[in-house]
Amino acid sequence: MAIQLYDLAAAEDDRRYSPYCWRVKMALKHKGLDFETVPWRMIEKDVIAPYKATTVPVLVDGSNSVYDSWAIALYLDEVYPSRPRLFGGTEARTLADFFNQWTVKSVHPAILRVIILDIFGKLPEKDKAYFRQSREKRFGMTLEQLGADPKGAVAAFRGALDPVRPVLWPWPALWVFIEFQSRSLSRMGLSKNRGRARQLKKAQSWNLLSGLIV
Ligand SMILES: N[C@@H](CCC(=O)N[C@@H](CS)C(=O)NCC(=O)O)C(=O)O
Repeated sequence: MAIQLYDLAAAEDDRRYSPYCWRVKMALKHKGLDFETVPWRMIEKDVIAPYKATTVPVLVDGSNSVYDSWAIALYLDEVYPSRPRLFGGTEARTLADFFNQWTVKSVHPAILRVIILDIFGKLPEKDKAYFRQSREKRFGMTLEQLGADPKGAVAAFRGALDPVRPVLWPWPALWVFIEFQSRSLSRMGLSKNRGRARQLKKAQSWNLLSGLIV
């Protein structure tokens, strides 16, 4: 039986918006493993409770189950060592771990201020109250306050990315790839108008890059 991945979905089953789940999907693709995704909503805690998880991604591989994107990446390299490696060795894994932490702690909060209200608008009705309550508690402000200044948030987001720009500029092929991928993400359509879509496309490129490297 193919590997199953519980994957966060918005109102529509095919709108998948979790950066943690995207990392796992890219890792599975990189390793050439067959998998199927199961759309999951935030309040469906009972569905993933048997795997002792409260968040997705959750990977179910036969009788094994793993939650947490980083733990899943380590699991895949350990259990499928003959497939292309995610981490070339201890040093590469440590560097990726650092990048993972930086992405989660610095990049995610910056991008969230750009897209929070778009995300909220695309949620299924049954997730909306939970999302509002849990995120407002986490950030100590309303969603509207968090997303009040998307233009300023894009500028702050670009500033947060300054450390990676000098590393990336010699790799035009990577830029082209990211641009191509970001168009697909834009088509997923979190944005409401074209100007906003352009801003988001830039943001999504970087978010995707984070997912790619981690
Ligand atoms: N450290 C976890 C974070 C996973 C996570 O926060 N997932 C979110 C979706 S992006 C989730 O399932 N949230 C459910 C909730 O907030 O109750 C990982 O890397 O997998």
